[in-house]
Amino acid sequence: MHTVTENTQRFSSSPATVESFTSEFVRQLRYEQGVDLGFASSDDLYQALARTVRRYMIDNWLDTLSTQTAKGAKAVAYLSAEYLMGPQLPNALLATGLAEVARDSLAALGLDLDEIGATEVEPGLGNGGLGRLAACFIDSLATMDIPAVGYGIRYEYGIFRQTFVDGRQAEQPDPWLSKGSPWEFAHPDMAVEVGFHGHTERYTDAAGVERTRWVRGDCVLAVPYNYMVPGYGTKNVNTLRLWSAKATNAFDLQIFNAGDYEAAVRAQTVAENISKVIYPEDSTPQGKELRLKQQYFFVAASLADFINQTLPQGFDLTKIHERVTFQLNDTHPVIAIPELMRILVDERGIDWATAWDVTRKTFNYTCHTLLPEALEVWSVELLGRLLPRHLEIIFQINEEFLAEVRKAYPGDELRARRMSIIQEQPERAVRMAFLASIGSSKINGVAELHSQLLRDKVLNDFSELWPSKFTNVTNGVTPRRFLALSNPGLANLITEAIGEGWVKDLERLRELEPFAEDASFRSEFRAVKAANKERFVELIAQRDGIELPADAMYDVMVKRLHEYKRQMLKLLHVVTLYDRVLRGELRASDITPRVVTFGAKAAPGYKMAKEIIALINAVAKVVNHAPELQGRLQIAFPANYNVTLAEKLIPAADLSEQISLAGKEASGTGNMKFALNGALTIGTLDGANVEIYDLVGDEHFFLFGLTEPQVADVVDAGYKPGAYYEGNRSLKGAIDLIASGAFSNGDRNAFEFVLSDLLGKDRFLVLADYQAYVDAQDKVEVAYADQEAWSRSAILNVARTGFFSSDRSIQDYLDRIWHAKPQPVR
Ligand code: 26V
Repeated sequence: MHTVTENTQRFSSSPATVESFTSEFVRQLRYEQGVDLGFASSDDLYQALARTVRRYMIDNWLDTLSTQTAKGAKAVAYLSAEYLMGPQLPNALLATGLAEVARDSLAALGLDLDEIGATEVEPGLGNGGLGRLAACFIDSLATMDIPAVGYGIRYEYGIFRQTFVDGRQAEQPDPWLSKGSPWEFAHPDMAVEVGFHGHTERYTDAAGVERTRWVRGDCVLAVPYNYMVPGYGTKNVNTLRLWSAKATNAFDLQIFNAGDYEAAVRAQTVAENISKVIYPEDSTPQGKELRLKQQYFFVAASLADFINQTLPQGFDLTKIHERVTFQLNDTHPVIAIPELMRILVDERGIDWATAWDVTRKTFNYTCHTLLPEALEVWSVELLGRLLPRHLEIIFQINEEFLAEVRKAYPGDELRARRMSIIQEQPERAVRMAFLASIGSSKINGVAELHSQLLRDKVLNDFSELWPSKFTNVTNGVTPRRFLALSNPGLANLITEAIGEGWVKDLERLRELEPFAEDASFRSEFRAVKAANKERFVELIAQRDGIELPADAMYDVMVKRLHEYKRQMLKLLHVVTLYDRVLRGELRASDITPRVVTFGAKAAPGYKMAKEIIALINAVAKVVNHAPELQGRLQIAFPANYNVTLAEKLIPAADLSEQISLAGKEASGTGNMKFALNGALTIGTLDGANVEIYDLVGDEHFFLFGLTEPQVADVVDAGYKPGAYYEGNRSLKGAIDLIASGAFSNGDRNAFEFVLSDLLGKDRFLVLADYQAYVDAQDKVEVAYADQEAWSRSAILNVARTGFFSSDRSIQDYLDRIWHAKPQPVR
């Protein structure tokens, strides 16, 4: 059988054989690590294996670098505070086509590839969707031969590890680098100085021109660490460059000069704290100084790096937009806009108007949210203290911008105030999304509906002023990691049916449509799904000690815990089923056996989210032990959902829960991964669900809930959740059961915090959508009973969601925003 993961085409410049691979592996272990094979720990073996695989990528990587610099082609620089990469070894094996060679080579030494691979700690340098999207995008850019670099932060601690203590979330640090990373190349020689604090001064230069300089108060070193980003089926290997903060030698000097050793070391700690830990908040910015430091730190280092290392010496910076486009992944890197202005005007002496014109041509901005509370603002006080020159530049940008607004809308002072980069209340603060919008060529949302709502609501004033600045690029996911690697069974089935072209051209999945009508294909498809469930059941038994049946419907909701995503709605459905059984309204034997799986981290300071986690675990404890429900309904909530777990769970899913309140989820990308792996979606018309629904068709999607305009109407009319509770017996039953203490050993107050909010405010209309959701779940039950029809729908979901490849997203960015071209490595 021909497997995709074999990737028999090899793009390595030094073709590997089992013999050469083995000798390189042994050499690594022995002569680089100083370890005898007989005494090697599993981590020793992993390090040696990773370094062996890496060795087969390096020539292509270096060839890529020289090709890209020689041609002087336009590059894409992706600026992102997060990259949620997932395990590196399997992806490197897939890209290099070395999987089978590695497996055979290790087997000959009596070792097992999967066992060694399992010791990899994934780099969790992201919170959720935004960080994972960045990882998918750099994979696609590499695969499509686009000269591109990803810039970000090498956090020493990734997203926290979640555990449950008495059902409540506890956070542990994630020291992912404690054993070193075999995938990184440190370049202390290429470190960049980044300044903070200080003050600004005016002076007259030699030519008699009035200029400003920023006298920095202190500075840190940004040390780059390079990671290879191998394209699939190409020699192209791009670079991810992550910055690590290091104290400058100035600290050593201070030690000697001031004689205050402790203070000097403390100062060093302060400097190196900048890249210490990723902020685990993923929607409510806290306005913390360290976070702004992180943002400026990586952005200043990245601009300096691109200008001084990538562009040729003496390059005329008024043409920088011809050589690079900086993509701003949300507002986190937006301080890059005043930073480029500072470089052009203060350091290079370019006049303001030219500099501003060039800057706006160089940046583009992607917005990833719709929640007003998620829009970043930085207090003028903090920004002015940390980056005094940047604040001046922002004020000047704002002054000129407001003049433009007043010219376009004479007398409309209200509009000018609304559009100002500076917000006055509750405190004077810089609105980063506005600065991004003003300083960029293009602004895009991440799904059709989201982009529409940006135009019509969040950034409406800006879209009226500059309609052509706004565009959409619907998100996508990489089919390499989320199909070829994570679901080898399905990948092989697809390849047998239509060939392997889909891996780089996902629209070709359309060719699967006729196979949905083929009973023997459907049965093979079901066999793959069943095997994936077995694999997941085994993993979860090992990883979490949770015993699950493999022959059940896998109903899955995995994503960050947020009220707007409505994990509560899913939970109320489960409680409703239990309540109906307890009341004798429903026979347990009539329930299709179901495993309801949750995976969700809550921001550590997000009280409501943490209470909901506790409630899910409390309900799970009771439901999973209720004699009535044995073999019928079970909740699985494995802790610490991450990319590694996603890759095992998504291929096992039958039902994908995408139930956010319409108008709140910008896009979602999990929704795409599930559909692509043959799960049917139960979902609202929100984010990219809308596009999934349009593509797969109404018969193959369980649509429910208010639409975005209906939500607006309900809210405008004065939403009263209590009325839904009073008016709906089964809803009242479910909520009353929770309130009765049935899930809290009789404690009636245990979940007061959650319930009183639901009944009083319910900002995200859980109760308003409850009945529609329960009805849709009833349709799921009926549909699942007909396995032939279900698998037909599932196959059509796979066949019709090729659109959601991140390769397509990148092509859209290229066509609509970046205008960069492939530079294949020969
Ligand atoms: C925001 C913040 C706020 C300050 C502290 C750190 C931090 C870190 C991340 C974020 C990003 C929140 C926005 C976000 O993740 N949006 C998600 O982006 C996905 C990719 O476009 C999209 O699929 C999701 O719908 C959207 O919620």
